[in-house]
Amino acid sequence: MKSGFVAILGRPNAGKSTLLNALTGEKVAIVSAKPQTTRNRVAGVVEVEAHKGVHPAAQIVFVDTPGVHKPGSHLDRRMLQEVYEALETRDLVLVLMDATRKVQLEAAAVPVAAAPEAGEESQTAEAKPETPVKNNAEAEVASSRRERTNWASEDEFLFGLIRKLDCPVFLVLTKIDLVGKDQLLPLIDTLTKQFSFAQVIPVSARKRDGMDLLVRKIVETLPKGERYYPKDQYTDQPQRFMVAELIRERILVETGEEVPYAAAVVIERFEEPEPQRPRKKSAAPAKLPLTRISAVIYCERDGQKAILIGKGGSKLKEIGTGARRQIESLLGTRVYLELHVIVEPGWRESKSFVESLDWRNQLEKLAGDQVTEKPADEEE
Ligand SMILES: Nc1nc2c(ncn2[C@@H]2O[C@H](COP(=O)(O)OP(=O)(O)OP(=O)(O)O)[C@@H](O)[C@H]2O)c(=O)[nH]1
Ligand SMILES: [Mg+2]
Repeated sequence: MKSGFVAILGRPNAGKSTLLNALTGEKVAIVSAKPQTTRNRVAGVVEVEAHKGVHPAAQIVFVDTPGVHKPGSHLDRRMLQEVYEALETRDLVLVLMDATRKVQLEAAAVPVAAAPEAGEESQTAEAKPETPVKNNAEAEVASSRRERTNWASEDEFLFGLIRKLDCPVFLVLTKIDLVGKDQLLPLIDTLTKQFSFAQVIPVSARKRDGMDLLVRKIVETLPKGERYYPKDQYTDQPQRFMVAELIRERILVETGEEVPYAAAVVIERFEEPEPQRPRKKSAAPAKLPLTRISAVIYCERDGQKAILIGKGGSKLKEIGTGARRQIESLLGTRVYLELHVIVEPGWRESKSFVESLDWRNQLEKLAGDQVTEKPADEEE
């Protein structure tokens, strides 16, 4: 058997999360047409059957990461930190390039931040040269927009990251359903001159084209090893946090301007249904059980709150209805979903708030709360 961690790296909007979902066949990560959708790294686990004479059985743990972009806020720095953390544990890296976009690798217009030296990953996101942090939320949004258009430096930055790696790196060109060969070949030529990729694989994650070849090449490259996750587990995220992401996905779809970037979702209550009692055969079919969920949508300003709520609550209702459908299909139950909007000024600049959004930290806190909630006589 083979197994290993495969980090998926790329710039925002490259199609990383779409690829993860196509490979796992599940909705592991949310997807949107807006850049910087993914904020935390998430794993999607794929079981591959043995192919006689080709490769043995394997478990591939794909790790989707936030898009690499020049950080402007604390949230951005945290997102970059997530990339470094994904790179700490990896056997192979996929660099995902959107085949429709022009890469600019020469003469970056702004200074390129240095990639981390081995062993200093944990401090690099903080220490990197970057635009000064601004307290004014509007100025910050404007500056991050400017930075997003400065693609040249981000391409350089990405290549800087992979040049430091000591594992095989595949170049995966995606969205090839949107380009012709005449566009693809010069792009491959440019990129392979920059770095010696172990494989170059064009795919279309949307059409699930090229998935088999990609998986086969990955399995060939992975080391021998046992499973990291149980056979039937397809992600490392608990359902509670996938639910929060599904709500955030609706916000990304339903709102524009800076609202999606200033929105964060935290699940406050997640009450799973009571186990159902066995029913007589003659009884009418039971309704699906009900999960009760209450979530807070944080934003940074009153104006954003007004947009999220909409006239007479219409926008929040749309977000809620859309999210509820997706959550019901994830959980396989009916769902009662309550949403509240709270203004938390400048949260993207607050280290403690940004840290508290990370689902790994929330999980630790929930486990801690359960211990302290235990009645005293149960403690021994
Ligand atoms: N036509 C086409 N569109 C794609 C393909 N893969 C992704 N997309 C679209 O590209 C956009 C971005 O996709 P995501 O998967 O969210 O990209 P990402 O790299 O995860 O983005 P961030 O999380 O923001 O870093 C979405 O609108 C996808 O539907 C593809 O193979 N073909
Ligand atoms: Mg993503």
